[in-house]
Amino acid sequence: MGNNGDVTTSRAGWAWAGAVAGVTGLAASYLTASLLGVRSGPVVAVAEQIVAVLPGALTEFGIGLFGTADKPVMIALILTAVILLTAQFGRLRARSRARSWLGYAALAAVGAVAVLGQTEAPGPGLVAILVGLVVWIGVLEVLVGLLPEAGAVGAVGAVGRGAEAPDPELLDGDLVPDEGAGVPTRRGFLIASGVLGVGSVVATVFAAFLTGRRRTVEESRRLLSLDGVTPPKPPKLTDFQIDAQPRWSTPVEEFYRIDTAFSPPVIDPEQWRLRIHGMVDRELEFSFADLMELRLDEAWLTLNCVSNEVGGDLIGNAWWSGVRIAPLLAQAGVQAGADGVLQTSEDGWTCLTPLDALTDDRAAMLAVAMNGEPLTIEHGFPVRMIVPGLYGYVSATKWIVDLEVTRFDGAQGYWTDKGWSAHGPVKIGSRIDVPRSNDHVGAGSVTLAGTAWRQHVGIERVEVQIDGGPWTVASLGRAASADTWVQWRLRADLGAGTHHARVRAVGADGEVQTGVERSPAPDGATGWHAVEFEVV
Ligand SMILES: Nc1nc2c(c(=O)[nH]1)N[C@H]1C(S)=C(S)[C@@H](COP(=O)(O)O)O[C@H]1N2
Ligand SMILES: [Mo]
Repeated sequence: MGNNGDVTTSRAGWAWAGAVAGVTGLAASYLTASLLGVRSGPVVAVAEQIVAVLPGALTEFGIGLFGTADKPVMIALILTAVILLTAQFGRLRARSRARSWLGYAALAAVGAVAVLGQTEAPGPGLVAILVGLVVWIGVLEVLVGLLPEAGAVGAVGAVGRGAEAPDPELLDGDLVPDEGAGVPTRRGFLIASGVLGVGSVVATVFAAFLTGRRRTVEESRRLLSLDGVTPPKPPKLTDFQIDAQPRWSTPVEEFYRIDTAFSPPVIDPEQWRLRIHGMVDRELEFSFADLMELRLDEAWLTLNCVSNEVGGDLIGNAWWSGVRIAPLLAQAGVQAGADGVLQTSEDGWTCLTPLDALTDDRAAMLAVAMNGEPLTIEHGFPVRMIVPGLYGYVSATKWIVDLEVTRFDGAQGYWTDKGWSAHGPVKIGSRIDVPRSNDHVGAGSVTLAGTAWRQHVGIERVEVQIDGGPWTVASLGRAASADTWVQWRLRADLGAGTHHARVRAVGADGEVQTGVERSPAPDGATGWHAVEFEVV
């Protein structure tokens, strides 16, 4: 006896390894969550869920008891519980690797349930928890490998392979030889624990800084009142209001998000500046306040990603408010010979837009609001560009800070450099939303519905072909302008059995959507979207 106080020996060592893994995993998970822009880490998610499900009386009792708000108390309790539990999982590891790992996994599952119970999209939170779990198990394995007695148990593990049959003597721990096995490993164990402990503290402080900064910017975003920004009111008859079909006006939460940012740039609008320079007579610089002095323009515009597969959902339609780019360029004085504008975002992403798309009559704008609210951080707060009719990768710079008037023969953007086409006009396209492939629908009059787009030109008609029959013209919803998608709908009498349908659009310029199937690279997918469904 008497070994238990020494962390490098016997039971205490295993427990210590388990708890150090526990703390390190928590820190890693919190850091991941904050980098991914999650509002709060997994521990806070669990705390919020517990507070949410606890009867009010109990929560109030908690406040009375601790004389403080329930959440910090809950967080402290959870942290304590995690440390105690992971210490226990560490001890369990001496007997059974499988059961120990299962303990950590069960704890992670609790976090996952809490994340799923929150209102925000769970993806990033779940990633953070997965990272935490991997770190838990990784650190545990590294640390127990450094334990002097690990060799002995390693042998058990090797025989047991998941090691069900515990050696009763090992359970006791005290029988494990703790002398002689090597001062160097004991030292290694202590140093590793120390490094991980310090690393966890640093990671936690940094994560707290990131979430704090994000919270500050979220707060200034919430308090921003943007004069002239009006709420979205989709024009009548744009939306057939078919339940299973995405709305004509895409809610911000459902709007696809594509960018190269691992962690979205968090920009204080007070600090934000936009520089316009390059082949211009006068360099200009705008603050956010300067921009808001200018005339605001608003429009319904559909945004497309070049990576969208036929039938895919990397497309959305929103009500954008912002400042037109053409007058700003005119003010700077574009010099002869320039044919493009290179944009740079706060995080160094670039794209090059044809100059004429920014100066012709289309509503190319520096947008400050989406669907009547300031842009969300993910969608480019405080300012992004939107150019109707061009794919996002050549036009829709989020977190924009720099506009350089230049020439296509001397510059290129991020994706063009990687082989995507330099000019990115959006191709004519259409999609079937209802029914989806493998849906079962009732026999009789079956409703088919979807969307179609031919930006900046407009849609003339949409045709649907069922079971290889004739192409039938569908009825169209209204488009707000040539720059938005339109909904289409067709009713067909179909008997029981398997049916297939495909769709094609015809532009106002007479262009018929091609059936030739091509993948997105380098300038956008082509082909007709087809579905196969069951009438029962
Ligand atoms: N700063 C920055 N802006 C960006 C990107 C990016 O990676 N970084 N991706 C572009 C691409 S490819 C598309 S399709 C649109 C998507 O905009 P959204 O995420 O608001 O839907 O943003 C564009 N703007
Ligand atoms: Mo994109």
